[in-house]
Amino acid sequence: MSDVLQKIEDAKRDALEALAGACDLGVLEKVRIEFLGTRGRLTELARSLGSLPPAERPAAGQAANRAKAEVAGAHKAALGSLPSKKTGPPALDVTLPGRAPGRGHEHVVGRTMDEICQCFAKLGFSIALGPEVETDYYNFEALNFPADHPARDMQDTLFVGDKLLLRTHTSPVQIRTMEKNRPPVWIVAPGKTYRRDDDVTHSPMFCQVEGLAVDKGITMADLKGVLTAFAADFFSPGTKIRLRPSFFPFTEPSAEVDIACVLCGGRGCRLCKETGWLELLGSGMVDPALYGFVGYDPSEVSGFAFGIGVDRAAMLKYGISNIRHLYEGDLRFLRQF
Ligand code: FA5
Repeated sequence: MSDVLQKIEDAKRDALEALAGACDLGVLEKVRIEFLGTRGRLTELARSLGSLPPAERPAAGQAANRAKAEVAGAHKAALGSLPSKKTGPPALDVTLPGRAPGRGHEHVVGRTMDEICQCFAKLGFSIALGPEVETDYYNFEALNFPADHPARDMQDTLFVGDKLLLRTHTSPVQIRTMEKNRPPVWIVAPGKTYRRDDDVTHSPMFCQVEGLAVDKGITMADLKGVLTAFAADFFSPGTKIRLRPSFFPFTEPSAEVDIACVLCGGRGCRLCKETGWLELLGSGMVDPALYGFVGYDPSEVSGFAFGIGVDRAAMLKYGISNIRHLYEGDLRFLRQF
């Protein structure tokens, strides 16, 4: 056999062996290119036949064409025998990087609640919790809301049974904590609260963080000092607060607490309606009448309490104009935090 015929035979044998061992599309394509591509072994051999003596060319040409046809046929057959999308599972490429599962993160309201609690933990407060389904006694009566008193209308209540309701604020935790502990008491109580409320700044379910400090010699200056430290830590250093006279049945005196507008710093803008201030929470000195419900001696101790709207705090901190964004579950919104 002439040298070139031998080379054609060798190339054909190598190609058929490689095709027999190929188990996926990628390998098959590599073999096709190696032997039948424009620079493939069989293609180059066929191209080189022009340099043979004329007498040898016809036999070599026929051998080259037969070899190419045989390899092309084997390649086609091997392609057909691969598992297709219709007939079997797709070939698994174990070398591809895996697909990582999507990672979630804490909801902005939960995170804000944690941040608020952290600020007070640094000041020595510990955490207390209470039930969301509450009795009339803890939600109203022991907080000095007499039955049929108009102050109960301040909070539109959702009742779930006779004298059983969804707590309208976290203040019942004040009573539950004082019942179980002797003074001194320094606690914050985070949690969900419910009211018949629904507009751009009010939601039927919202969150509060209650604060209560009962100890010897506590004054309104302590309340102001603690809340000033909180505003500086939670919003930014130097954030000013102001106390405005208000009314709650369970505190005397009572105060609404505003912070200097986070947008204009107090100069006046659309967010603060040109007042320079934004309302954040309710607070006051614990009304001594409450001590009668929990067995504390009002001549021994005094205290302050406050209730922060967590949703309101998050809206002020992040410039959110509509409270509903917090609860619609729209990932485009939530992923910003
Ligand atoms: C109270 O709930 C009092 N328990 C707070 C308190 C505690 C006063 C201890 C004194 C001592 P008020 O109803 O103002 O107060 O609510 C407190 C805060 O909760 C408000 O400033 C507001 O930020 C938030 N809030 C009230 N209602 C809603 C609502 N429907 N949606 C979202 N936030 C609300």
